[in-house]
Amino acid sequence: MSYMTKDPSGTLASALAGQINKNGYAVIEDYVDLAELRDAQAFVVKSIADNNGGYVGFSGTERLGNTFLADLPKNPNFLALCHGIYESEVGKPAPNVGFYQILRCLSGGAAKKHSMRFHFDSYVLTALIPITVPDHGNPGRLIIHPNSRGIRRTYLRNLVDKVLVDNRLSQALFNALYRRGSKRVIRLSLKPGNLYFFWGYRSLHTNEPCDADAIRATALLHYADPHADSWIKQKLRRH
Ligand SMILES: O=C(O)CCC(=O)C(=O)O
Ligand SMILES: [Fe+2]
Repeated sequence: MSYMTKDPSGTLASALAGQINKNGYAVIEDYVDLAELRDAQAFVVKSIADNNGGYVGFSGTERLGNTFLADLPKNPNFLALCHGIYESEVGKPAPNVGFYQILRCLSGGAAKKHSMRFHFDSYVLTALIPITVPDHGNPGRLIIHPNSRGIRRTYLRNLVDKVLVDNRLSQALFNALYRRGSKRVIRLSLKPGNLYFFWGYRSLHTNEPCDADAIRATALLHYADPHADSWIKQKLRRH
């Protein structure tokens, strides 16, 4: 299956939503065409080299060159799939909004700084495509506490969660749970070119680092902010 695959009846989308609920994530194997994956990998290698071997992040599609990632958020089949997954879970029409897209290229000494920071995303559905995984040392897995909270009714309630999570004590606790090998924590080894889905808003998650001389690159497409219309959010964002 690839981004050419159509899902007119939404059967695939609802099956994926069911898997996310049951297993904490869903995966479509080999979603990306191999030649396009190779191009994106070369783009990552070059971007890191241009930055003297350090971390690079791209938000949006503008600087993604000719890679498949520049076109993916407009791909009708990919869009329909994300909308379908959203609708089968939330039970409301999928909002006609774009993705919050990032390409994270971890390498060098700063790879650690961009890792092991547990968080909730601001968006309901997270689509993740690994581009490059470390070929030695730390495997750079994705760590997920699946579906650890519901979708909050208000933006303020959501902010309370963020404050409770984003402090040293809580982070130390989540890290301890991870190190202890708690069964409830998913440690997902990523395969380049696969497409992974999880409820980023509902699931506390983070990524393992990679060694300084390795590369770990992931593309993330975040969809649907439940608090986009919140008056308070708009006020806070403006200042
Ligand atoms: O790079 C990853 O595997 C996860 C990154 C992430 O959770 C995010 O950017 O929101
Ligand atoms: Fe995230």
